[in-house]
Amino acid sequence: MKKILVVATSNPGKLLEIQDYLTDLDLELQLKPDELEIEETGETFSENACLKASQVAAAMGQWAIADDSGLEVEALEGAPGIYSARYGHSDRNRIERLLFELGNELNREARFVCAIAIARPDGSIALQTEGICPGEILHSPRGNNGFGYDPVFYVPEQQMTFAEMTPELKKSVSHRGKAFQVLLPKLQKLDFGF
Ligand code: ITT
Repeated sequence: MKKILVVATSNPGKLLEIQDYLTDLDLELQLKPDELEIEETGETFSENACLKASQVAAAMGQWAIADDSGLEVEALEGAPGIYSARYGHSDRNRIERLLFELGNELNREARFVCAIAIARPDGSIALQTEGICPGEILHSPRGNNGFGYDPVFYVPEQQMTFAEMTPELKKSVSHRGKAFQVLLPKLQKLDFGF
């Protein structure tokens, strides 16, 4: 019988990416019920990822994986950071606010951070990793792929925004991709029989 892993996110963009990283594993992925909402009271991405994975796992009595991620902008002293989701009421509104706050600031340096945590059915944390992708904030959006802040996050090495990349390219360079590169070999060795 396949082991069940609950994907503890309500963000459809994230969900698609997480499902894609996990397709080759012998796991049955389940969605978290919408009504199960976890308050993100942690002070770091890792704390929030652990909190979400742990609480969803314990509530459902199943293994769970959670992602806490966000954008840190140097000229805004790391904002929006762990508050990236709460920075506005829609992806468009969050991007507008970010561009407004940055204005004509010359320092456009930023980085995306992604913390992933996997919890056992009793809520204890079995694995956690973090991935970082450096980049710059453009003055206006470019590209139609991806989600969230992707259209304004430019990766100089690829000379593209995340939203201009194919899902495969974003997967190989992104913060989430880097977190999963470290996580997947460990996940394969994990004893889901606990
Ligand atoms: P869950 O907690 O239910 O997973 P959420 O959207 O609230 O969903 P976070 O608290 O981790 O998730 O917030 C992440 C924010 O950062 C959110 O606004 C995303 O749009 C943004 N973000 C994270 N990864 C991103 C990516 O790869 N591309 C663009 N934006 C991203």
